[in-house]
Amino acid sequence: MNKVGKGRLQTLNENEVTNKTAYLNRRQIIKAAGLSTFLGGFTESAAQPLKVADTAGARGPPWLRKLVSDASVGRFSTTEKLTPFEYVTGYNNFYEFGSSKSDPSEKSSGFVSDPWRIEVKGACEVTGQFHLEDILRGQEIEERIYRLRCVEAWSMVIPWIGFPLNRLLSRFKPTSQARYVKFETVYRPSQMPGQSSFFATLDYPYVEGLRIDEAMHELAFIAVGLYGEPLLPQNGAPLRLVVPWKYGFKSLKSIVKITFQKHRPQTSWQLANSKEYGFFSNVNPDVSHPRWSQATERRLPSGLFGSNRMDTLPFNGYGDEVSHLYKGMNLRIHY
Ligand SMILES: Nc1nc2c(c(=O)[nH]1)N[C@H]1C(S)=C(S)[C@@H](COP(=O)(O)O)O[C@H]1N2
Ligand SMILES: [Mo]
Repeated sequence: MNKVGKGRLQTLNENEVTNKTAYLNRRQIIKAAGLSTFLGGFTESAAQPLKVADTAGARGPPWLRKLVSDASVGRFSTTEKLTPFEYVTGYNNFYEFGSSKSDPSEKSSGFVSDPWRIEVKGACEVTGQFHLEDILRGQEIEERIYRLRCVEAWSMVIPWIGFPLNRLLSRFKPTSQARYVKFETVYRPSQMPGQSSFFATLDYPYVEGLRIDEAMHELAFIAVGLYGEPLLPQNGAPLRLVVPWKYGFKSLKSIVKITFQKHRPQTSWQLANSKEYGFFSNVNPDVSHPRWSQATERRLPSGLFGSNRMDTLPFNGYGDEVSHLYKGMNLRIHY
């Protein structure tokens, strides 16, 4: 299992950290970018042509670009090979823009993520509407290279940039009534064609939730960027959840509302099909989806030279860190 984070900072002393961190950061990004140019052309493109994302003007305000580019190398990063940028930004699930993998990158160029406000309410002492800038002010931004395992049995390795969710949530001072946190994605049909589609599979806004101890776990992350740049709309600009030990659909995008509450929220996918999608949705190779096995996954890019299939790990390989959260729970029932 990946003892994440180890090794990358081990050999550095205090004085070296700042420079070397920046260097390692850049090197990772440069390396990965080179790789993606090489791989982008001919792997999965045979079956699913991937367009390089058109990013002009879509990468957030200058203050956010600066914040993201100054990210330090965080703990908990895997050293596995990064998924090329083209895949991370061209093969997406974001049903608000449509249900095919290319819809989010192709149909989100008109999506406006600046300015951005988030409403915080419920069982907490600090409530109200907050500007993204105020939410990010003073946050120490770091890079976290995490595996992302989609419930559809494919996976990626993504260099996120952001900060632990607990640092955001604790600012609002949740009360003892706050046993769950509910998150909502923006509802904006004028810019999100999937929301008004007759064929929409989900009710919008997209809702997700975590138990408070899950939300406060150090691995639960808020991403504002990836590959050294602010998030593109298809990845959930300007900020999204990343919960690496759970199936990808828990990691909801473009957050506009956070509610602390006593009762477990009903999530979008549970409401759509509660037999197939549960509240916890921890990655679990032993519990099949009713329509397919979860024992293995296809690590993207996969294609002409093999499917790049690998075993799926319990909790997506983060079991050492998170399994204690579920002690005594039957994870077949609480899927
Ligand atoms: N609002 C919203 N968030 C969402 C989704 C969605 O359709 N709408 N799809 C989820 C799914 S199924 C996955 S696998 C991840 C994909 O994230 P990525 O496209 O940035 O890789 O986003 C998740 N977050
Ligand atoms: Mo997913």
